[in-house]
Amino acid sequence: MTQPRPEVLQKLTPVLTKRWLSPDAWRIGVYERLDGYLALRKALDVHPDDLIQLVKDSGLRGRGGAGFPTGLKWGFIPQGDGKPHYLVINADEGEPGTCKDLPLMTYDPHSLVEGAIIASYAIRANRAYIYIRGEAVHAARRLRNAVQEAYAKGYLGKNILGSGFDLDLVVHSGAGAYICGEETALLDSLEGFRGQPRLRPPFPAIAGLYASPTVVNNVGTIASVPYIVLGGADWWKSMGTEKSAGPMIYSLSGRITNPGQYECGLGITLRELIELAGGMKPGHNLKFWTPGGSSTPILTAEHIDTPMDFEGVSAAGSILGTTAMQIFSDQDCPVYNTWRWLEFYHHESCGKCTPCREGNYWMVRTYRRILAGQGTYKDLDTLQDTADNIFGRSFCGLGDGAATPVVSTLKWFRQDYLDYIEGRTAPRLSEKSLVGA
Ligand code: L3W
Ligand code: SF4
Repeated sequence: MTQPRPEVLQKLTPVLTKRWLSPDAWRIGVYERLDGYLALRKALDVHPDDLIQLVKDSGLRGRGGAGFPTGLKWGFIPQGDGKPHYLVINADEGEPGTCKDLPLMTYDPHSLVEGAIIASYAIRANRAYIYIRGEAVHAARRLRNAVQEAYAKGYLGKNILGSGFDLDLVVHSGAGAYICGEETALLDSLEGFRGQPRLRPPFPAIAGLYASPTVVNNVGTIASVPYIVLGGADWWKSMGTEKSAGPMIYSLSGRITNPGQYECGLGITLRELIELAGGMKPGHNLKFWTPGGSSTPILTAEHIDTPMDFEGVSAAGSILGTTAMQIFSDQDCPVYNTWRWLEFYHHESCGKCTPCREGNYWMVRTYRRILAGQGTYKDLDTLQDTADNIFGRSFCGLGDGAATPVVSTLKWFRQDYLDYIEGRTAPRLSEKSLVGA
């Protein structure tokens, strides 16, 4: 393992991750001893509009993939409309490779609860929900325990800390459908319906949960709020870049020595992150990687110095997404990996719209054929054509996400496809895998 150089080590900025290694930080007593709930006390003395302005000034952008400005979203909630307002936290972390919210909720659940109370106060919501994916049983248990502890201490419920503000917070476990991470499908699921995306507009900020104004934010977004309240907008902006402010939790997996979460200011490069992670595994050379989960266009070794912020990744032709960086080496096959992702999207497609439902079905069949050594040159055109017809024509982002690795591996690694078709690469799938395909 190579040791990171001191100047690279200094790029670690533990903010949201700072309590993860403190024993029992998930218990309220320990959390309070580590500055927990100080931000809430401070926030309740501030006018809600000033809190929204503070979040705007901090430049905080959504940590769920799209990077939408958080303060702006909060500001969309109509005031004085006589309707209830809701805060819904998207904890349905399911994007392949993404693993930043689950450890946060497991090791530091109170930071999310505290952020939820402050955000609800700012948008004048008296009811908030955390929608957590069904498989995350341990994290959900920790969250439910944290919510109970917060009620017992007067941080939740009626007249919080004597402020006159009331809030109920409910932890709801989904049933394990990836599509329920799409914000409107999540709302349908929370209302008790089958989780399928809704047409936008209207956006949830105008007509969300039970057709009322609703802020839907990712776990990392809401957990950032207490730190901004305590540290101030300028301190938050001192990390990251001008347009991508603050620290970010990067999840690194794959062919690196120490996979895990590394929290650094936005704008750090993949080269530096790999160094922090102890380098590539011995005998492996970087070949391709995802900047933000499998829905984001893959990048190659030549993009190793891309600044990992919203603008930098976009300039390289991809999307920062959830900063789920899956690192693949010269011993990995881009065709095989794209097929694995496609099987996932095919399985998770909700079936509402034809391009995604049918297109994924056909693409999976084509990949299986290529990987079984029965592909043709025409299959490559069919894949490109099918992906082009899914992209931009699907009802929600899942369709685009599925088409993305197909288009980007065809662009960067066409030769790897040809190697299967022309017999230079041995088949990875048996003919049996074509039955029923
Ligand atoms: C009011 C307007 N609100 C936009 C809100 C909107 C949403 C947010 C961003 O997808 C991304 C996607 C995946 N009035 C508004 C407005 N909003 N205009 O702003 O909206 P949008 O449509 O840009 O993105 P989205 O549909 O929320 C999210 C990418 O994330 N992704 C990963 C997802 C996986 C996870 C996970 O596992 N945790 O999140 C990966 O790349 O491709 O680009 O709230 O309502 N005029
Ligand atoms: Fe459902 Fe896929 Fe259409 Fe999204 S793109 S609505 S997941 S079928």
